[in-house]
Amino acid sequence: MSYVDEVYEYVVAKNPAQPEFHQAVKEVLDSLRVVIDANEDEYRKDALLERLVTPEHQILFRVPWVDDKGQVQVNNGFRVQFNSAIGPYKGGLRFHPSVNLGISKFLGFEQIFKNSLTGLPIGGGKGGSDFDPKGKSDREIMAFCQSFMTELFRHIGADTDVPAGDIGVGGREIGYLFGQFKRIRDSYEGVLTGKGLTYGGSLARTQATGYGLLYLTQELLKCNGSDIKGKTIAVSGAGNVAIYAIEKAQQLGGKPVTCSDSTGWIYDPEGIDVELLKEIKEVKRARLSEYAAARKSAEYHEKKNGEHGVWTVKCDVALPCATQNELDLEDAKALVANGVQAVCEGANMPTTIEATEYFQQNKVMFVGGKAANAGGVATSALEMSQNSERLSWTFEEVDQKLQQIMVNIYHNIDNAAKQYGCEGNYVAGANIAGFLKVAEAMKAQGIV
Ligand code: NDP
Ligand code: 2IT
Repeated sequence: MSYVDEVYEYVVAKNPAQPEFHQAVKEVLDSLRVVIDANEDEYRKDALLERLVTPEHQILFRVPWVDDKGQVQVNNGFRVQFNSAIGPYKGGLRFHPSVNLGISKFLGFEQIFKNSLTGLPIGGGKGGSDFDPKGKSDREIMAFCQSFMTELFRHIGADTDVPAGDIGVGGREIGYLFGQFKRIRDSYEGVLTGKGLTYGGSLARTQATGYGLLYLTQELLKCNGSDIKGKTIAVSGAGNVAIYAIEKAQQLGGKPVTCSDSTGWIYDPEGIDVELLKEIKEVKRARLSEYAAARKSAEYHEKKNGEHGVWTVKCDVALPCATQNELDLEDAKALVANGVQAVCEGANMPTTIEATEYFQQNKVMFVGGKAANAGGVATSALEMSQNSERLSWTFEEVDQKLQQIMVNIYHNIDNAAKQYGCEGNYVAGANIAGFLKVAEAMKAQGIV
């Protein structure tokens, strides 16, 4: 059996009941065959792949907190510090009822390669909690965040591990987490990114993942003789990534016509009104049905089991920006039948492996999340740089750097795919380019 297959079997055996982690590892290992097979004995002797798929630390903790009725609630906290070969652990915190150790590991594993692709010195990590922020008061959110940080603080630091936001964790949560860290540690340091602008946050971090997704998509289209301008775009999600993807798509002359949340989806053939969407999601924290109520051109569709939602709409470009495995083979078939040209992932692993293969077989340009959504963490690394030099850069400076990083990522993954004989396979290109830097750093640092 090849070394790659051996290690995949090892991962499945050692990590039972963690299907998302298996899926993330499978995608990477399959791409790495061309690299590993050529030097199989050397990699096997060093157990490089076993080390790569085993987190350096996995931290699990209890998070008790008191709700508004005086009832004590208990949640589970997670932080997976996956790989620090090229820099301090870096990656978001997710607060969602579906979070468990396997989800944290899949996200932490992907983060290793994504962070490597940014070209910046950041290792891979991820964490969060099965806490559900929906319907909670501000006081409950604060109580939860303070309790969460009261455990997490001993494991993180500006040069150790720097968490940030993800699903269910935005500016409000980062503020409460930062305040509690500072209070316990008595240290004012860049221990979290995505901070508010009055206390060490970076301009353009809020926009960075969505904007970065569009900068990469634009470069992809341009290098393949096309342009965002005039394109109809289907977007899923209605959170941080989706909102700023929609905003930048419009600035580049595209027409995003859909968005979605966990209860339903919007089709707005006149183009999404992004200011209205921000008001509903960022200010009121309300459901998407309010969007349709406020806008004549929009249709609202309640989410039904087995229904394919935004992916049934005819579009040229699809940008999944909600959550993992939200775009399956049936969705891919519908998109291809409707003539989609490009699919770029704003979310982490939103496309199933079968759907990805279907796009590739049907010559749809497909860029996975490790490359396409790397703008968020890249700008987090820029926030870390600003914190270290105790300076703040202008919006234009940060945005300019973000654009350059996304253009570089596109060319790096494109070149890696060409160099390893799989031109146009941007998934393989990203996995290979991300891996090579981490593997070299791991080798140089000995058996650790
Ligand atoms: P938000 O919490 O701001 O928004 C998430 C959106 O996705 C919401 O509209 C939410 O709907 C929807 N959603 C989440 N889970 C589900 C689900 N299980 N079923 C249906 N809809 C769901 O998160 P972000 O926008 O920050 O994150 C979106 C994706 O992008 C995630 O995969 C995240 O890992 C990834 N990402 C985020 C980055 C960042 O900087 N924030 C960087 C790189 C990737 P509802 O509100 O109803 O739950
Ligand atoms: O998935 C991701 O890259 C993020 N949620 C952002 C991580 C970060 O550290 O900014």
